[in-house]
Amino acid sequence: MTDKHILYGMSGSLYTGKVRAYLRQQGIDFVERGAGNPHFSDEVMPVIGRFIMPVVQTPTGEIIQDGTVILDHFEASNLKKRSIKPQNQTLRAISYLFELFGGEGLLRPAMHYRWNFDDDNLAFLTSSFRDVFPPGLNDEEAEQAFLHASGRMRQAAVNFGVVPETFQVIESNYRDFLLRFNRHLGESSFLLGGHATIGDFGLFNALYAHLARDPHPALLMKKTAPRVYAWVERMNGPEEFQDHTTNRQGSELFGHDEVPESLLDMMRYVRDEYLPEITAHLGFTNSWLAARPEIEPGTPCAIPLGANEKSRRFIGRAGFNYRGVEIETMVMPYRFFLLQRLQDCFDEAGADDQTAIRKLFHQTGLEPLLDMRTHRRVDRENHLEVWGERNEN
Ligand SMILES: N[C@@H](CCC(=O)N[C@@H](CS)C(=O)NCC(=O)O)C(=O)O
Repeated sequence: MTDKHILYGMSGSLYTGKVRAYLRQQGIDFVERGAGNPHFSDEVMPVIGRFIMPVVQTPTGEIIQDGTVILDHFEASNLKKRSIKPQNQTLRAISYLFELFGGEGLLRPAMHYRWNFDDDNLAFLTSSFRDVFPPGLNDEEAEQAFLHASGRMRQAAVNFGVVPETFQVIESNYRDFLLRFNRHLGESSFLLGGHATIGDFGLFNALYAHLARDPHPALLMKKTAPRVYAWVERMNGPEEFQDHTTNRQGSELFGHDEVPESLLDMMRYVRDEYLPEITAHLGFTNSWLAARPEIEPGTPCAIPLGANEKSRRFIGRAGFNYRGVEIETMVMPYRFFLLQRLQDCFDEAGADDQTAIRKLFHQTGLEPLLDMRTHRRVDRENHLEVWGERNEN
């Protein structure tokens, strides 16, 4: 046992990167172990019941799974140096929007640029994946383990809508996103001003481990969006960086009514890239729930269909038009857990703040996100998404 926190994950894991960056920025002492470490299979997996990362084990032995829940844990503690939750409710709502979009809405480019450029990426990925394999494998065993793990991830990419018909669309839109974020980072060093907030950590999920680190997309990011690459470096370090090249100095966040046009442009990107998908998923989920009125609160959302399905996270597949291409993607209730955080923030805001948030979301075409609710809440219990109470709204 150690008196430090332990982070279990993987160098190339999308969601581990967010937790690592947070712990570094907040100066919280931790040791990182690959999920192939025997302590993970012996001590952690029996508690969380499946193979999933990141996991944090606290010095008292408490085990916490899920990137967002882990950050919440530290936000509620006195271990952090500075909260990443904006005080201003409008900024907080924008932060939750990018928590959702960065964690879930950028998976298509993340998976495409990781798994469809083998010439550039494969040697690097093969090496990174050693983190999650048990110690002592010989080269042939490691190769087999990689083929198995990467096969599952390639299938996951397809399930997220990364199919030959969408490759071009994913590429041109990801470039557009990079350009928009790059422009915005000329305004301020982080998404909402002079320090990182929840939204930055959301975006960091996809933009670090896959898109800034894997060889093919790393070059693309450096060439297309140098400021985004510099932001990734800033996010990953403990130092406060005073960027004299941005229009805005200091570590303060934007003030009231100070949302730059470049940020509105990023929000419009979320509308075009992600609103059709989450809308289709919500429709599917509400029909699914309507057909199952007997579900008790606390029931796991996605029920494994067999012993090898312990990590099942989706309840079905929904079709929608993704920028001109009809596709189907996995419906994962976890996404509503994140969407609810935005909606709870909106519901809890005072009347003036609600008016300001609604105006901003209306202006950028995102207003439906404030109102579309699943018939049941999605909670987390025992490290899993579970159906909660009926949603009254
Ligand atoms: N919502 C979860 C997602 C975690 C997740 O999908 N982790 C991936 C690695 S980045 C994983 O553990 N995959 C293992 C698998 O599916 O076998 C979180 O934020 O912790």
